[in-house]
Amino acid sequence: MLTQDQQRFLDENGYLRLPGFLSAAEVDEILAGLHEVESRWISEGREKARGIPIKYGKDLDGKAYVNRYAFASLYSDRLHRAVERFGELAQVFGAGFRFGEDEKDGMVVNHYVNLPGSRYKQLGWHTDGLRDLFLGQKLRPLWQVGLYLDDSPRQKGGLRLIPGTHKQGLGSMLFRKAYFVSHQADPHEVCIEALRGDLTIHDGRLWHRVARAEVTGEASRRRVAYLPFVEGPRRPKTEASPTPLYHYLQRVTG
Ligand SMILES: O=C(O)CCC(=O)C(=O)O
Ligand SMILES: [Fe+2]
Repeated sequence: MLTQDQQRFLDENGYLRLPGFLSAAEVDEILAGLHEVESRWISEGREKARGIPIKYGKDLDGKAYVNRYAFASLYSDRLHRAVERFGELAQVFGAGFRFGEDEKDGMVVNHYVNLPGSRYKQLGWHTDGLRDLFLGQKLRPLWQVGLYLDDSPRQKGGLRLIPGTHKQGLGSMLFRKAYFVSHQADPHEVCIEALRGDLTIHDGRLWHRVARAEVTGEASRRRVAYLPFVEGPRRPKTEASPTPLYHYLQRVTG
């Protein structure tokens, strides 16, 4: 599914952007599904999705909105159907990979708006793969497929990553930076500038962060969905799943 050049870039750098992968109608459908989930969660006063804390914020109009969704596609049939086709991307990662719709944190959606008083508008340096270690499990391959639901120019802050760090040893993965605490720009970081409808892929071992927007209000709105791709024995989560420790770390410092 990838060209040789794309595959080579991905192997070398640990990430890739595929411009215009989603049609405007597909993005609209995902956003409509997310609205369904959001209204339901807000009216239920829901705090967690399958053990993962949901983050809420206040939007421009003062109304509550969801800052960070987990397992979003399991809470709306419409959303589930809208992301189903991306499961085919598993082939890109090799035999045995699958879209972990009910594993890890499932479909995660980050919705950032930079407003005075908003808490969740940036995210410190981290790798996504470390979560396994927090859970006392062996590190397993993890790929993240990003779906850009808004344009994400540099002024919106957005994803900064250090190319090639997916090839690092465990020491660097553990200690290169202070997890979630450090927000400082790195001389080797690149900024992923993307447009609504772009699809990205990144290796879960890559060091990355989300920078705070330079603009505020509506101009800073940035929504990105992430679908995890995993291999090995299935580890589905349910509403009875405990909250992993790293979420408390994220809460204190994020
Ligand atoms: O918002 C983004 O683009 C990345 C978010 C992220 O790294 C995460 O939720 O783990
Ligand atoms: Fe991440």
